[in-house]
Amino acid sequence: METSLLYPVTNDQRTDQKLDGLWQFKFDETKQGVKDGWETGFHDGVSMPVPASFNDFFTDKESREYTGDFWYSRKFFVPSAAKGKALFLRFDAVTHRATIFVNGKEIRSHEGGFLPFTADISSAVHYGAENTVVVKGNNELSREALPAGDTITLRNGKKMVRPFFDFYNYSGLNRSVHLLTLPQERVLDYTTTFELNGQDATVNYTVTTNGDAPVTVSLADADGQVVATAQGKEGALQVKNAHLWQVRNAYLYTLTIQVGDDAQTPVDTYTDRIGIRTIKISGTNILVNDKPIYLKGFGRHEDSPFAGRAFDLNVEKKDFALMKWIGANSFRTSHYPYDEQVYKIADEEGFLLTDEVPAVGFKMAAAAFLGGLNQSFFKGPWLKKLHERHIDQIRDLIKRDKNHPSVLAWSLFNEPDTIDENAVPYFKQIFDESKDLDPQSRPRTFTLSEDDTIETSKVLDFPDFYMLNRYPGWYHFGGYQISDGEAGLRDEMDKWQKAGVTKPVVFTEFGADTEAGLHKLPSVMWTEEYQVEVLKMFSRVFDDYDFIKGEQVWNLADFQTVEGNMRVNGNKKGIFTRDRQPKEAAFFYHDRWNKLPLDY
Ligand code: GCB
Repeated sequence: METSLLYPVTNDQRTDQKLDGLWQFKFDETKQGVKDGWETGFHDGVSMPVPASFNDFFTDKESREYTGDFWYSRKFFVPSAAKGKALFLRFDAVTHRATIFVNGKEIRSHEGGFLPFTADISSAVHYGAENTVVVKGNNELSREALPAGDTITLRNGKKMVRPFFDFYNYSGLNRSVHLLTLPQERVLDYTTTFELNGQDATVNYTVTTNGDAPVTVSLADADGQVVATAQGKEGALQVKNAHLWQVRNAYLYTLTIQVGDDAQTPVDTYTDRIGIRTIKISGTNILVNDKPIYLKGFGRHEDSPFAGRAFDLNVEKKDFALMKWIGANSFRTSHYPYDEQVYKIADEEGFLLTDEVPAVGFKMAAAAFLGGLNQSFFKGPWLKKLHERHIDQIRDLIKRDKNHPSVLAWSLFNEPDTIDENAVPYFKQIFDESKDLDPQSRPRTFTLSEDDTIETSKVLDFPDFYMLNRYPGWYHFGGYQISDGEAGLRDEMDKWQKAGVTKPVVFTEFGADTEAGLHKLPSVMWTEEYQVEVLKMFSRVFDDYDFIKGEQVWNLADFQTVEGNMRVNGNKKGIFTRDRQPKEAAFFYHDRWNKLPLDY
């Protein structure tokens, strides 16, 4: 687990300089990099933008599909003024694993392609001089790592990934790299929890530092007026007439943590924006600030043309504009934690998000669907290592995201094989070990695939609410058979109802692949008309069952996947195209969602 995952800030005691831009880049198919001393830096690579996935910049297929080790190198300047400070590099995400070298010295390695890590480089740098940072990356998939898949070798000797999941294995320095100077004694982490008392609220906090200097915490409202202060590493801030963070009506306070005796010249200051709100599950209701809420929105991907899975603020701005226009209030970070800036925007815009770890592909049937094997996923030599990495990433995810008001729930798996007895001990371990990680005790859940029903799933006791991924009208009972698809879906919902479902049910995936611009009257599968028919069918069913507390359609936008006979250059279930233009279905949801009340 990382010691500190606080988002970088610049102030009197801290600096945050981004090392984005063009880096040097090389593939290392024959693993000669280490032998040839690439860790000291190189100039004979190709230039490669950061942040970006390297794949789509290449015009030859061997490079785009490259699987194995790859290296990035660049120079950066460390000013003399940084002497005496703690000095770190922060990588917001390297997909999927990385080893970091500074001036040829190995600093650390990291596993997991969607979460940040920091490298303490204080002992490796030259002050007042140029330094070299080198990243040795690797993008292979295995059953011992998240997300799960296999790496195979073709007869021509080239490696290739076989993901057990339905998104392209975009790789590289997908998010920003930061150079941080920090005070030696500093804030490492903080937590907040909330109690609402009538018009007022209590913000309970804890602060972790690496020293003994006293801590002062203050809270300022949106106008910058300090409304409460407290002393000590643990305490409570009393807020009179609190402005609550509400869904699609956000209000953010600024929390300032100061470390040091002297308020005028603190040894460290850390500021963040927080929202005061509570989240509870009560019966089949999801309560935000004790009021029931109906989720409307999407499963999404970090995916766009050119830079693949790179975080792009422009794409993100557009996605939020589309989600606001269409009347959405929520999304799931399917199938991995997103860039932290996404959560900041969601905080500001009042969106709720379900935060997912990359525990996807934990099912051999998924591998079979994609051309793999048919055996138990939860029984095999890979489980021990996989479990270690899984819980480690859950720890870092919660550590990173726990203070965001937008985070509604933690999704600990996507579509694992839960009809397999062998899944039960694994689930128990993951749920037991993650139980106390979130000070706000948010709900924990996972998505259930179509195989995993109230009759077949062995792990239905674990989640705090149910997330269902269902595809009648597409993978079965498609086209003219859609009426049978609807009947089957109703049969399934009747069974949940009859069983006396005691927790909320949210539909987190449903939809139909649709080629934008393809029309036919009457419809056929793949046309824009047919997508609307499928979505209308689901809406009719949702409207008839009270325990259904949300609809998050698959997907906000078309996205890249591996090539195959199930995919026409990617997954086309987007309500918008990959370049974010509306399909007919967008207007259907614009109409439906803007009319639905918040507590539908
Ligand atoms: C699913 C997966 C998602 C796929 C989707 C599909 O169940 O969770 O990753 O993209 O189905 O379109 O097949």
